[in-house]
Amino acid sequence: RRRFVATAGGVLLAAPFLRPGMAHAAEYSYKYANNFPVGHPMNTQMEAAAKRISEETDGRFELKIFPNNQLGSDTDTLNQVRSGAVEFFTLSGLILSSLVPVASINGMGFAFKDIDQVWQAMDGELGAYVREQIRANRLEVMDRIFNNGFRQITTSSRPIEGPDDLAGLKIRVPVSPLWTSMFQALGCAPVSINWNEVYTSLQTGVVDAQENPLSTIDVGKLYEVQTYCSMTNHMWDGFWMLANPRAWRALPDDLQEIVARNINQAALDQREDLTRLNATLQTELEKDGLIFNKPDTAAIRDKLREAGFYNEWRSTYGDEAWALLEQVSGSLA
Ligand code: X2X
Repeated sequence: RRRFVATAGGVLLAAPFLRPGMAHAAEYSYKYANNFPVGHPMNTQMEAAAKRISEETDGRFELKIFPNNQLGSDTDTLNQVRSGAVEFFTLSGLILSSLVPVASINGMGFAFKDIDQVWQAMDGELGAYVREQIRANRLEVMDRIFNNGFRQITTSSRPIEGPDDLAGLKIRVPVSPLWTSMFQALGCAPVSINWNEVYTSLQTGVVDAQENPLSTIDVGKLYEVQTYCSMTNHMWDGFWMLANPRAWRALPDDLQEIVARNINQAALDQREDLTRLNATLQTELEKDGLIFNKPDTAAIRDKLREAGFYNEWRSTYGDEAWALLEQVSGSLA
């Protein structure tokens, strides 16, 4: 596809980055799993990082990339990174919240007004707080969160103009209490489904709607099975780079430094790529047949407030985490 140009990098993935005169196997060969196809910025930037790491470590460390949920659904792969079957995995903070409840806080409805606010929070005290909780739950995590983006609602049935159109909508949400709670508060009938089953669920009519950033709608070819796209920008989500703690501690300090620095750099580069895609994809997706509209987001947000959504989640996360969020977002409830 035109936007996600599949580069030769994808083909090279399975082979270690051998250099002339360097025929020995890597001392450390680690797997990195993610849920997007080759060609998505998550993969192109991690391919670039894997190459830099191989060069900087003279081939001592090899990162093998497994895109597109090849090793299992997001929920399955979370178990694998905990057990050590996979060493690295990028997972949505919201899905991670099944293990680390506060990790969904960045997805609070209509919290961030733009992407700069997101980085202020996630590279600042809120992100540090979440990472501390992740580590307390026996997972290692890199400092920089990757970008998934602000989310929009697509449907096969009708455009979402305001809260009334959400009533009874059968919408797929990722497997996460915050997502279910938010769409219940909006009067929908949310169904939890892992990403690797979303296309089929929409195609067969198990659900009529879903919500994702434009880049994900595009990479998942959801325009083939959806008709309307309503620009709700209702929440922001990102991917934490998780690592199995035993595998991480097994690396000598110098390798840890090289690996962490290059993965964090990949996150910064991927953020830029994604922001650019989400800002420019509407025209492309219109050509693919999606019909766009701008809904009354203030009314949708009011509905969440009236349903007591913010107060409920404030007590779930606790005052400390909530204060760190509101420090950036301003008062939510
Ligand atoms: O499952 C989704 O919708 C996705 C791809 O956006 C996430 O990984 C949260």
